[in-house]
Amino acid sequence: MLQILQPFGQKTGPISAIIGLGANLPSAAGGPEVTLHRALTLLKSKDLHVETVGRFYKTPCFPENSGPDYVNAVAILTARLSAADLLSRLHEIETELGRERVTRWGQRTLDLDLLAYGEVIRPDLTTFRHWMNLPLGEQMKEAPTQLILPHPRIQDRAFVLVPLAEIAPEWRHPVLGCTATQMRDELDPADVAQVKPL
Ligand code: PH2
Ligand code: MG
Ligand code: MG
Repeated sequence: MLQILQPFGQKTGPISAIIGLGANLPSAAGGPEVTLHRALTLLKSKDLHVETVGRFYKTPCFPENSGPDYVNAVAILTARLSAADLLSRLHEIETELGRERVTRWGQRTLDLDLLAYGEVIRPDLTTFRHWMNLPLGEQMKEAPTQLILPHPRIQDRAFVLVPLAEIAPEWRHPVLGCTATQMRDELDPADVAQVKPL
């Protein structure tokens, strides 16, 4: 059984985490598809197992017409790392593959997002809800400076939910209580149709 709670920050058993991978510019490793494969290889370590990798998808850049199409994928990990350490690991790999963290929603050689870490809600439910409910116009201007879990945009994005529903259809959002499949089916079918396997 995977342990979900980490009372008092003590060392606990492994946690199941979900990450989203995306790229829409070539990196030092190669094109987006090659970069994503390289990132998955770099992730593997003693304390981080890559359990499941979904298919890679070609997805239109969000917001519309803001850049080249992305390659997106989702992976399920088993982590013997805290959420903060896992996030640092993701940032290290982004840096290694050439990502400069400058513009929000800009084009990128690699984006690794921590979508969920067990059923953890961080930093607290009220703050999570603030970010989840932030109107799109505000999302463009305001970005959280702390780690928010689960990722506050999971329920909005076809490029996350289509790959996620494929590998973890029954995964339940810890706040919304809906499964990945249910969330995908709530999206505009036109957006879902544009997320196509590579
Ligand atoms: N990531 C973004 C901004 N826009 N669009 C697509 N299709 N896929 C992404 O992963 C993506 C995006 C910022 O993280
Ligand atoms: Mg992202
Ligand atoms: Mg990111």
